[in-house]
Amino acid sequence: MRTKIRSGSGLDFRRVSRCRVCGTKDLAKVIDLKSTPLANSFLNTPSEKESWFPLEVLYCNGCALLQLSHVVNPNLMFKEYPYRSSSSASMPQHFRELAQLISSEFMASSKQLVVEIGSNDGTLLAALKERGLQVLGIDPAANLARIANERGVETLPQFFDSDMADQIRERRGKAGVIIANNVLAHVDDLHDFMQGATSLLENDGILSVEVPYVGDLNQNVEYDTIYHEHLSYFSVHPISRLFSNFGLRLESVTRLDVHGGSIRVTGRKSRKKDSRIPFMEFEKRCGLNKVETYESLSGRIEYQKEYLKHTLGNLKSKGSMIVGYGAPAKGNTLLNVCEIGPETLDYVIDTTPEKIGKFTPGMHIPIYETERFRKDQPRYCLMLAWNYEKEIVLKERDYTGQFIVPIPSPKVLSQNNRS
Ligand code: DWN
Ligand code: ZN
Repeated sequence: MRTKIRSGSGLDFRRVSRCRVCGTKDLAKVIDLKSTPLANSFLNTPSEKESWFPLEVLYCNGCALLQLSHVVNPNLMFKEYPYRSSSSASMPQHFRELAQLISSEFMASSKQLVVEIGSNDGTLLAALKERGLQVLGIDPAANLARIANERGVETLPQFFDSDMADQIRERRGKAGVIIANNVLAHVDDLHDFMQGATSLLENDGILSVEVPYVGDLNQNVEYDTIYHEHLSYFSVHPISRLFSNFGLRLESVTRLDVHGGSIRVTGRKSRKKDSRIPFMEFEKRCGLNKVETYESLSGRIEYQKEYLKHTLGNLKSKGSMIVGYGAPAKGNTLLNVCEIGPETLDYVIDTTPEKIGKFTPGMHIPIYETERFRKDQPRYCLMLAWNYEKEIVLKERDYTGQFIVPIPSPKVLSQNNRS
């Protein structure tokens, strides 16, 4: 029986003893990033003390799910949340395209309800609402739910679970489409989540989830995407197993460029069997269901970390000013596991109001507005938000210094690379 960390339980974390998809105890530790603070726990002052938690990754020999060994109490991470879906140009664009797909292909009728779990500031639902659809958002972050409600997107400030699904069903009826983007990886009790989602879904309804893809994590050594919010690192295999446990058959799997490489997986209850998904064979051929793959990833992570530290050390020893571009959650894993602090980065910049004026967790680097970077024109700029490389390079085409892109393999962009 899984110990569930309930709100008000006082528990800060629990250790994982069974796989959250298949239940086996046959879990092997494959990656150890030591301890880090919570990736989104930005500080108000540099002298504030934050809690650090072990950041270790286990591989499940039963279903190939990669997962963290420690589950931090979600109340510590998600009740106030500094990340906004609208903080880049690329994500709202991605959601506009998804809104088009939902309304043209997922919906049987425009009268159906669309529920989004983890709806953040309502970026996707606002695009759906503009198309005349009925929408309901759910997000535990009170600050984000407030922003979404203020823009006219009804949003319940709560964690989604099966009890909540029952209440929504009673009040609003079943949903024709349920969207869960960048939220499955954050959920500890996936069985309760799936129970809730499938009980809320109409019989012919569709569940669509987007998750960062473990194939990209492995191929591009995206170790910075490992942090306490991301409890699971999915391939298609464990998702299909989870879906089928709850009577959902796979309808499609699509690769996406967002967040360093993601997949969108859709499932329907009314399908008789899974549609043929070539991903399963691809994943086998790439070794995504072998423990050795992730043991080797661990070695490649060590190499990448050393390479980045060496590159920055070299530039700094010549007296160059270096700053960071973006204060994403993943940037804090990178800074903490590589121990890159204010001795290396003068500051980082970010566009998000919730982050500006704060300090990065662990390394305590100040966060300023983008204007500061444009005024200073630092010699080098470490692109912590490397997943928006194209967007940033285009936006900062007047920057006279050089970007350092840390993932997949640290590279210093020349002016030529950028034009
Ligand atoms: O699952 C999660 C993913 C999907 O999103 C979360 N747990 C939280 C979040 O992860 P992240 O914080 O690593 O996401 P992003 O989208 O890579 O964050 C980019 C950051 O960079 C934001 O704080 C905004 C900032 N930024 C900026 O300041 N100027 C971004 C761009 C493109 C810019 O031009
Ligand atoms: Zn498993």
